Amino acid sequence: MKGHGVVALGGLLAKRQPPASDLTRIRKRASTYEEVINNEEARGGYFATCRLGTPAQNLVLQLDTGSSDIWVPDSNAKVCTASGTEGCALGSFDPSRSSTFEVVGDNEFDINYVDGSSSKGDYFTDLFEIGGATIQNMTMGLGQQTDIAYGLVGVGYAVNEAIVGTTQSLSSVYPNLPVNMVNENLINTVAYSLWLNDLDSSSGSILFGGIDTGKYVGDLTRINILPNSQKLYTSFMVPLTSLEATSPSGSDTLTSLRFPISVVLDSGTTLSYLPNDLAAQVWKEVGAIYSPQFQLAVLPCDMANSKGHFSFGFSGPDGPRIKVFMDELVLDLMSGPAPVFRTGPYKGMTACEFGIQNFTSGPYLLGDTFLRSAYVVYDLINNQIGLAATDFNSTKTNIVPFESLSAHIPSATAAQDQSAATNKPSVTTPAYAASPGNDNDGYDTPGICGEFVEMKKQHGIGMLGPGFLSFVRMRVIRAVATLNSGRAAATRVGVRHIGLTCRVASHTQSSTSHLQQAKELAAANMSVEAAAARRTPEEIQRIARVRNIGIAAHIDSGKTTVSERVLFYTGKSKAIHEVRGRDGVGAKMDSMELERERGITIQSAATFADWKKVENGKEETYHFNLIDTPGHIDFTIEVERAMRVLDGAVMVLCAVSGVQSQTITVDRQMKRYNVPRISFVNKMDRMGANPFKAVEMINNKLKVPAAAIQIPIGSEKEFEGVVDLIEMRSIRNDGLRGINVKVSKEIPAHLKELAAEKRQELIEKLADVDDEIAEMFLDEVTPTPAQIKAAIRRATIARKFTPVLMGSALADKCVQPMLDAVCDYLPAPEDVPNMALDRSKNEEPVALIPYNSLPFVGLAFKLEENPYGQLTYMRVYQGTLKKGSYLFNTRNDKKVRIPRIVRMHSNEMEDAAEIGAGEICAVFGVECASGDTFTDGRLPYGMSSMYVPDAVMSLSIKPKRSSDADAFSKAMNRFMREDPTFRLHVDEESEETIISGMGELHLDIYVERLRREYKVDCETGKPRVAYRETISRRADFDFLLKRQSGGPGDYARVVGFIEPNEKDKEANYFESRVVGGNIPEKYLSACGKGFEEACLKGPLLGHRVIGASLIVTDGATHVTDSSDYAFNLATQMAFRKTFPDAGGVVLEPLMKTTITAPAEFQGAVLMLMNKRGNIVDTEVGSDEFTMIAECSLNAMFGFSTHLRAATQGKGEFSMEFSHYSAAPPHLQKELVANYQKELDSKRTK
Ligand SMILES: Nc1nc2c(ncn2[C@@H]2O[C@H](COP(=O)(O)OP(=O)(O)OP(=O)(O)O)[C@@H](O)[C@H]2O)c(=O)[nH]1
Ligand SMILES: [Mg+2]
Repeated sequence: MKGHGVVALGGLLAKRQPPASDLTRIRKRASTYEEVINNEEARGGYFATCRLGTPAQNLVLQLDTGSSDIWVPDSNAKVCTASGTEGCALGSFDPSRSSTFEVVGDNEFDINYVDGSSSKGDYFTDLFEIGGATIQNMTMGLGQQTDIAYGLVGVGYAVNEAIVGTTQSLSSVYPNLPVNMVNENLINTVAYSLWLNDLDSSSGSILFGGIDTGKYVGDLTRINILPNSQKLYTSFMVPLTSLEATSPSGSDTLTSLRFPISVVLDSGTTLSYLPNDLAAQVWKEVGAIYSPQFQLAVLPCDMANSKGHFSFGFSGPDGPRIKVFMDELVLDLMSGPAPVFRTGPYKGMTACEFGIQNFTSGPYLLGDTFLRSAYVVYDLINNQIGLAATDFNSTKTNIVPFESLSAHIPSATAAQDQSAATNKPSVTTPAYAASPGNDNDGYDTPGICGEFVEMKKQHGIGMLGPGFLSFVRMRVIRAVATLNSGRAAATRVGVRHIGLTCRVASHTQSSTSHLQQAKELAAANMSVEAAAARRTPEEIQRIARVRNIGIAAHIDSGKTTVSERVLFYTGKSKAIHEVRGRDGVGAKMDSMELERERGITIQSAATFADWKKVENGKEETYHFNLIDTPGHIDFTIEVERAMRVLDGAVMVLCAVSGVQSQTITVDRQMKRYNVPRISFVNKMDRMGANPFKAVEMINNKLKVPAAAIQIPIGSEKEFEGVVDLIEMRSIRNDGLRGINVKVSKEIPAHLKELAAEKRQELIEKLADVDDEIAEMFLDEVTPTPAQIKAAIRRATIARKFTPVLMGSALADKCVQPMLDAVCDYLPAPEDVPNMALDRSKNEEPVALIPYNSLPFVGLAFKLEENPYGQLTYMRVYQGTLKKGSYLFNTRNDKKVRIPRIVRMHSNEMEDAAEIGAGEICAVFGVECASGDTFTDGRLPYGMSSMYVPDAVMSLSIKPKRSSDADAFSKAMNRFMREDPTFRLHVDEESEETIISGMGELHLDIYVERLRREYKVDCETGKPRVAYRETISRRADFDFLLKRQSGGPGDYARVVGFIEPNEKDKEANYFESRVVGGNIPEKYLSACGKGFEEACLKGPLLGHRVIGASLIVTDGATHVTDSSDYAFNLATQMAFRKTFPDAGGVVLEPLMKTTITAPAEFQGAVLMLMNKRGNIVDTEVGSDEFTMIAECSLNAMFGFSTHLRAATQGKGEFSMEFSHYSAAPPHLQKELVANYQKELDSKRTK
């Protein structure tokens, strides 16, 4: 990513102070460095000679615009030393001979290519020289174990660069070569020119830091590089907006449905790849035919002599145009003699490969067959490309350096009105006027279909040479590469076709072997019994005293205030700071500036602490891992993932309000993940506090059997402490911040009766849920305190009961008994079942046992970026996590090293060398997604992920200053990685960036964080509702797609119907009932995909379609023209066409809205709500009332202002998504009309 480079660079530039005597030299420097690059026909790709180390060692390395780091094979690597092979003929690096060599990342260099090749070893720094430029301390990878015999120099955008863990720099990404050249004052900016000479000379040049006006003809035009869908600059992608074919007989404007086409300029790819429809026209112009054997378009080799050319236009009508003549587009098919056409009109002629091939889907590539005709300047700071026609093999030279960092490309003019680049031109079939002129020897251009069939039938091309397999392999790899956002893999095969290098997840092929290995090990000796026998008394003791707990509750009930006490009483913090306290410090667990300002928790915070508890007269130490979660519904994902990994929870309630709307939400989340809980009624000091009302509400509203195990001594302001109903004793706090707990056998006389009554209630409630107590109850035996405690523990862990405690965190009262209750009643990790899914047994559930000596299984449940890099929170379910060990990510089977383990204390951390089974920690330097399972490679286990709610609200966003684009995309990327409920997409039609999330506050917080943490001010649009679309009745379709536009056509017929999916109104369903193979299996899956794709953008509003079924019952194929593409498209078109007949409906989200306000405002609030939705429930308390209503989200925009006005600012409300429901017809009509208007205006623009 460019952002990284710029950050690192800014810092370094600012720090650098050249000695005064150097200043003149620096001012006079050439500022450019040129290196001649060669196209190695045998290997493919462009190669540059570089020098490494002191004294310098020469190595020839592949130049790659698709990556950004340098790595070299180690002379001791097996590939270089193995006898009987070519070894590392292009050179290898011997670190022992370099006096400046230094290892900076032990074992951390690890690259895997999609074709299965890889390179691993240390990161090191050393002197590096290219084109006469010397970089003193270049960070590079040393391929100690590699199967690739030559290294690489990346000069592209830094994407997924490996992390040098020990540096702990802000970005953890080291500067790449061009950035380093700037840092070392060698060149002025992060940019270079790269031009290739013509096909025969197989060479070219890279000129760092400048342009050579002698190497091109005409104007050098600047156009903008396109960012990817996440607004990141990752490749040299530009909009191709026109293509013309010209020959002596005339010229044609070729058209494509896909214009403007995003194409990646890629010097690492030999051929160029265009969309099917456009490629077919190009082929027709030159008479190229598609060979199924080679899976390539081929043509007679003598077409190289044709006078025709293609003209590629970029960035709209005023953008640059590059002519590519036929001699650059005809390439040898294979090394050795060329194959010969056996049949058809080209019979007897030699066959060559055509330089323009087809691709079914993007990203499309313009490789060397295009680039040889273009002089290209790559400007990675301004994200621009300079384009001009190359002056092939010119001997003139006139080098002009870039003037300064971020100066524009010298001598280049910006293309006019690049916004025109997004216009869609009309699509017509060309007249092929240029085609006869390309017909070199007077033979007819063959009908492509006819030739295709004939060749297939008769194996038209003879002589399948040794190159054949390589081609097949290349096609496969290319197909994979398209899945990897355009970064095709280096093929490393013996032909000159080579793609971009790609650091994809990892070896897919290795997953089976890991599975196999894991199975064997599991069978061998990893039985739970064996591991149990290996447990030491210390381990048994440790695990029994671990409590992983979360604090969850309705907003503002005092979770963070309680957590603050926990930290203080456990000795973890030395002082208590209140949420919004007068000291202005803010609570430890609310570490974000925004949290402190607003007094709400936004992100959950984790900490660990030891609690010393007296048991049987002895002090026992319990180890707590505690997560304080936010209460606001917009941050509900934080509660969700805490509940996913914690063993128990403390549910906090407000003594005045009891169960509130979010209490119900967290109750649902606790139930979803089977989390046992104790309840703590907080705010006992408040007026109107009534803990028994809370107990009743837990029983009745949450349907969780509950009983108080304490009663309050004094109330409201006079609240002093509690009576412990189990031991029948009183507990009060004493000393500074209630640090001492005073226990007395003395129960205040006026409370004796109430205590006895409530104790009886407790026993009765327990009798309902616990057999042992039930029996005693029937036998009229009073259980002992120990028996009561044991029963509470059993019932709580079995989730049949919750004991209710009470206190006031703010007043420092009765928090310690709650901590004792956590130890007494919440489970240790081994008391609750934790399951994984065995991938070797069809995902059968298996129990994870928290024993240290079992194979490791852990779950990454939360990611966070902090100044030291990516922090991954991990729950260790089984086995031990050790620093420096290697783990496998089950999702992609990627092996990762764990360079650093920490225990989190809110935003601080403590290093740990090892974490035992059952605990929670965080690790650095691990690239993964939230919810990934890690194992040590010995068990084939994965774990189910967590529930991620859908976004309901979105808004458009744009940085105010265009110079902030980098920081903006960096921030967005981070937010999305950290928070799965926050999403971003670019609207295809409006080209706006849209963020979506859980509500106004959620989105607001991110906009604010952009401003504060990234200094990016943004303009945002009005919040919009995330509508959905669905259908209301069955409608049949019989759809035929038949297109013939030159080249293989498109043919697909699909017959079937769509209807509402009654089984699941929020999911779509696809089924095939095709009999007799009328549509073959492989096309059916394309139909399924087509349906899926069509559902992403509904026909009415462009919002997602839900609750629809599509059933295919019949269809037809065509021998040559049917394809996945055709069936995918036909299904999409059929669905869209049939949608209105099936009664398409717009759905809007209905929100459960809870309003609480002083009783006097009930009338006013009622009036407000009547206008907005249905009132479901109203509850009137002594001085306030709570109203629950179901409202459409649409009606709720700006509600907070209205509520404030109606209640003198005293009313509060919260909103939570409930379900989707059909929008009223007038709204639907208006929305559809607006959408159509928007579309029309785009079309006519
Ligand atoms: N009277 C009284 N106020 C309390 C008590 N505990 C917390 N508060 C106040 O309630 C407000 C909210 O407290 P927090 O601890 O931030 O509540 P929270 O549950 O963490 O809130 P979110 O994380 O935003 O959901 C603060 O103003 C606290 O001072 C208590 O025991 N008594
Ligand atoms: Mg909080």
